Amino acid sequence: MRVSGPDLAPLVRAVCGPLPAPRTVRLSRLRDDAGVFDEGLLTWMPGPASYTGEDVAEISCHGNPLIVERLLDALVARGARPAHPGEFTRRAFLNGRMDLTRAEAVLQAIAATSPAGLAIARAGLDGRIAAQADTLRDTLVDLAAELEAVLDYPGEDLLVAGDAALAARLDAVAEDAARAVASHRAGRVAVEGAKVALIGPVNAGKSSLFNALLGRDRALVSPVAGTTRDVVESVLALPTARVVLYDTAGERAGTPPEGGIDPIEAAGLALGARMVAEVDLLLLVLPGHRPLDEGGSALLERTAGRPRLVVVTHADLPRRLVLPADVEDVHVVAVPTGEGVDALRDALPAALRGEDPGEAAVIVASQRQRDAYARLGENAAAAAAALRDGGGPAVAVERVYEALTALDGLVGRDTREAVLDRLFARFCIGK
Ligand SMILES: Nc1nc2c(ncn2[C@@H]2O[C@H](COP(=O)(O)OP(=O)(O)OP(=O)(O)O)[C@@H](O)[C@H]2O)c(=O)[nH]1
Ligand SMILES: [Mg+2]
Repeated sequence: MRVSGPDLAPLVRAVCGPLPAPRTVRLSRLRDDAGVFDEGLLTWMPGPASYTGEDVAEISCHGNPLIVERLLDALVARGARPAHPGEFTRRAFLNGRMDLTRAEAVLQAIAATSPAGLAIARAGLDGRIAAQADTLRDTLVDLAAELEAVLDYPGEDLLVAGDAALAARLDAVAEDAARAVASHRAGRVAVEGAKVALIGPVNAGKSSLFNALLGRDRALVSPVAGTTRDVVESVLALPTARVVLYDTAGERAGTPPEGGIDPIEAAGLALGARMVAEVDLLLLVLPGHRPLDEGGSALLERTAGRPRLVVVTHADLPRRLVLPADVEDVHVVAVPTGEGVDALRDALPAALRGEDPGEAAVIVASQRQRDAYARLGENAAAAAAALRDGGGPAVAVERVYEALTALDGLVGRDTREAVLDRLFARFCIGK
């Protein structure tokens, strides 16, 4: 049980007895009005040198929910209240113990679904994003000062650096921002994981491939067209991303079978279509031993604008499928021999990441941070354009101020309550 607040000592003493020296542990008898109910370890961390910046006590009692409940009741009876989700980290932020990028990194460290996601959270906690924001801020403040000087004394040749040099410095800011924005897909996939769906015509070999990628027989496979009716999902844990793989009901080409499509199959298809709209990557599975039919062509067209890999199955049989020349990212597999399956699995992380953000770069895993970088980049680029195209220093300086506002938002200077509410609501209680 973790308790935080100003002047916490009397409350903790009333429940746990005497306090240990700051940042040490003491064996304590836990009591309420009815008497001693357990024995546990008390750690005492008086503010401001604590996680929240307030007095913090941590009490380790025995794990029986009845004891935990009683400890909670005892603390509440003395004036404490249960914390809201993320409230400890929110207080740490409000008390200046960490900036907003580090607070988000705490959330990522708790929620990361892959080793790569944990590494991104670690970099965030170490302040990599905050440090880049500081550097960019210094640059923008310098630029604003130089532009203001030009505006104040227009007659004098005060522009030390010259318009072109100022514009080049703004370009560099815009490039850093663009790189951070581009890293968001990789960051999100590493931290939150990704959804990948197998789609395609009936009998194409989707369920066979699903099982082969997973390395176990999870979905039913049969020569009967329309075997898969429900969406079947399973987790494929890769080092760089936790992938949730979905197998879906196959689509039938041409005229529906006699008596119309079975309502259960139709419902399965509708479910698949809804789910497919949300995934990060599609594996469009086409049978290599059959010519491309109307259904296959329609699927190729329908998915052309989305992140996808095209998988040609039945490579152990003579090839009769001819793909249009403009179809890219084609993988060929034969499930009975295993040909191409490992290569396809290995290709998933790169296909999910989009552009590789590289080693040293800032990797942004939060949508909020991505948006802040996007606004920073837009305004830095517009300021540079104003200096180049004769918009003038007055226009440029306004854009530089907008860029600074975006940076302030990134680290949480002057951030509005509503933004904080949304951010910390995603934490679990007790963090
Ligand atoms: N020779 C060969 N047969 C395959 C291959 N992949 C799948 N099959 C066979 O093709 C048939 C259909 O495979 P499924 O995996 O059930 O196909 P599906 O796309 O899931 O079919 P629906 O669920 O009906 O849409 C089965 O008899 C499989 O054994 C392959 O690469 N080579
Ligand atoms: Mg199937």
